[in-house]
Amino acid sequence: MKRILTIQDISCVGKCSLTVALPIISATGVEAAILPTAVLSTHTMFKNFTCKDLDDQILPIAKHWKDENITFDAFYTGYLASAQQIDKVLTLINSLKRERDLVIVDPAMADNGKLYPAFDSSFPKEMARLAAQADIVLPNITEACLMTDTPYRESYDEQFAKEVVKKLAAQGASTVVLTGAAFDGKYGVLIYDSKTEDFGFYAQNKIDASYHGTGDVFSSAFTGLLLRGKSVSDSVKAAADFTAESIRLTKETPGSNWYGVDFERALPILIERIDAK
Ligand code: PXL
Repeated sequence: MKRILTIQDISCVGKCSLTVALPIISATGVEAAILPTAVLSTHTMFKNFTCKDLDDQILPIAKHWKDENITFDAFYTGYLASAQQIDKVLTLINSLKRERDLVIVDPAMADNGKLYPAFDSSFPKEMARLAAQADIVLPNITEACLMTDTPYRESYDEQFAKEVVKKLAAQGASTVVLTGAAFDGKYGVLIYDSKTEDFGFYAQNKIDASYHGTGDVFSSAFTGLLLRGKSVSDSVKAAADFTAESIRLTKETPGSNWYGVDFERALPILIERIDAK
């Protein structure tokens, strides 16, 4: 069985980061090992959340794993609690990663033109250093703009999206998967492979609803599917369909929570896609 190490926070309530990554990766039939970067009472879209930074645990945990010869087929990073964690995560990856292991980075720091509340404007530059080491980076347009020093635009055309994605790849990541790409009346996921210089686009129907944590749902499903041997393109399609179904089910259920999506009820459609051709 393949094993993913996912490095992100635990928001105890909020349906994001590790509380989403663990069940979704497990559902894809891949072992999920975790490194919690912080424990928060809720995600940061609630008021007055508590946060205990676990920064001082990262390197001792990595050392123990190294001593035990524990290996991972992929390193998948999400929300990190501070800029200083980025060097530690890079050190961990350098110490434990074998040549064939994948590095997948979801920058998980911003949306709709704005950084999440816990970060200041120096953070994207640090995250860009981690993204530069990725085989695959999974930003939204806000994160892609922030990491490439590109002024954010609320609306943009295909050329703009492609330029930003190429700039990000030029900083080091092999493949860029831009989620929530919306241009020229289309909506979906834009894929850029810097080795072949090929673009791909997976068109989705835009659902008129927005929830927190959907990026984490997508990235977790994508990473699990990829580790099950699917191509980048097929993993994008199945992860995007699963995320859309999670949003649709949440929107259609009266009284559903505002803070995250009911991905749990969409897990059967994710599992069905694992062995589908
Ligand atoms: O990736 C979403 C996310 C993860 N973790 C925490 C967050 C958020 C989004 O707001 O606040 C703590």
